[in-house]
Amino acid sequence: MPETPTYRNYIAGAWVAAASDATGENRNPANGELIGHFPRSGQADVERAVAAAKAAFPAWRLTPAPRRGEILYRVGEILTQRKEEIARLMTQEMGKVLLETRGDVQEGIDMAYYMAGEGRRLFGYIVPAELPNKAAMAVRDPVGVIACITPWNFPVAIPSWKTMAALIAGNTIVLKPATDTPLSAVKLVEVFAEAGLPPGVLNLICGGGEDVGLPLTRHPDVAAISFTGSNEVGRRVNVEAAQRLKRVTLELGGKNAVMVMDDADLDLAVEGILWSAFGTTGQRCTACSRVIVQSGARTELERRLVARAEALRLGNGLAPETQMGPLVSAGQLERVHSYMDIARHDGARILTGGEPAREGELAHGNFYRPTILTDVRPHMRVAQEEIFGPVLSVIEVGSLEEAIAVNNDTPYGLSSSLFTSNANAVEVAKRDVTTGILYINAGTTGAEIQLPFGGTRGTGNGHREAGLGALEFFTEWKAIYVDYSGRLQRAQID
Ligand code: UN1
Repeated sequence: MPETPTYRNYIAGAWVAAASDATGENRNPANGELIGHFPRSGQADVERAVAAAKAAFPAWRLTPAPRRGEILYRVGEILTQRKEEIARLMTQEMGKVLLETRGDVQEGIDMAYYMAGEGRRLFGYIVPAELPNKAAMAVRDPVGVIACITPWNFPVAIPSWKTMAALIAGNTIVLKPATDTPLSAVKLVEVFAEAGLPPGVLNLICGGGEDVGLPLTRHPDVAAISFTGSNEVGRRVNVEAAQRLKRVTLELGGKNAVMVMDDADLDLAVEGILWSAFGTTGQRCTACSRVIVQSGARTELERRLVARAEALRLGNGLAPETQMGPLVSAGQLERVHSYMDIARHDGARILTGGEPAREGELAHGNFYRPTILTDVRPHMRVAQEEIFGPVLSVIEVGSLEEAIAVNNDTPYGLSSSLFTSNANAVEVAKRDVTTGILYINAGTTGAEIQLPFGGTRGTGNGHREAGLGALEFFTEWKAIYVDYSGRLQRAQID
């Protein structure tokens, strides 16, 4: 048996152990196999990493953005070459099937190319000045050292959204990946190093939220925090940031719905619902956890969904026949299962699933049966709270208007979808849906990086990642006035 590898942090261009030498284990959620030992970092490591990022900032800021873009372009090339290797490691680390981990790496590649191009834009603007012989313009400056705190469900894609946008704008970074997925982050950082990113520009420290995340958010030399994760932790990050007047972007939960009208193509709706509810084992913030169905389509839709959910093959995500992998951890399994009592207590019925799957080799992993609940009313807890697992609630409504009202009425506002063949209904949904993302005749997942990603209400704090606006958070606007009249000209006076 080969020895289990020990991985390190990446600080100032060197792979180093935690100052305390402490490590923690990371295990495969499909079978409990040990994947590696990772640093359990603390305050001293945070200090070193922030100091490295701070020291690297002046030179990186002055590196022409097109040159920064060339490095990102190389990151895209290397990620493409290493896509299969990294995808396999990611499946072992967090369980989602290979098809999806490949997609996760692809999202990093897409972002690398997108932001590489941005190196030749980074648009500011020039406007007329009020006074003669005077120029007025606005340019983008980097913010400084950014802390990127990222989740386990998209271990390459989400760190890529954050780091690549931050880097092209000239910021330097300390990245803290989720404790469940440090290996994917190590691989991503290896790619940056191989692409020629100068030492200190991107630093990686592995460890827990209390030991690493919290000191990072509090550090006086960290100018901004980009966080994706749970609402509970997001709220804390927000408070810490507010006390220090730091800018912060929060990407939190979802309670996303697919609305199915009587006139929908049911075959297509079933495909869209299955993919967005049970893909990634329901562990996407964009996952569909509610089906809001018009009365006429309910019985047939439920019948088909149950049959298809029961036929899904659970197993190790590396096996080509597997359609749904395990939940990321035993803790998540317990949490998901706890919602079954809540559902029953509130008057919902379990149509299928509702229990862990333990037959054969599944006994060694955190597997849960694809679950469909029915007779769910819009304000039941299962229809309001994010469960983050393969649990779908069916809610019946009478009309499009009622569907949209139910869709909009949760504490979250990330993604929605409408299946219909009525062009007028599409326009009504485009106008009245209040989530940050809307799909027509497709499920709730699969956002592309060239459009804004994020949501309304409790999904975040109003920021968007990716898309045209990605640079807003990672840059400061600087307004510049150049007076070449040779005399004192007073705005608003002369
Ligand atoms: C997430 O679940 O946190 O739109 C991100 C999607 C993916 C990203 C999901 N492109 O489903």
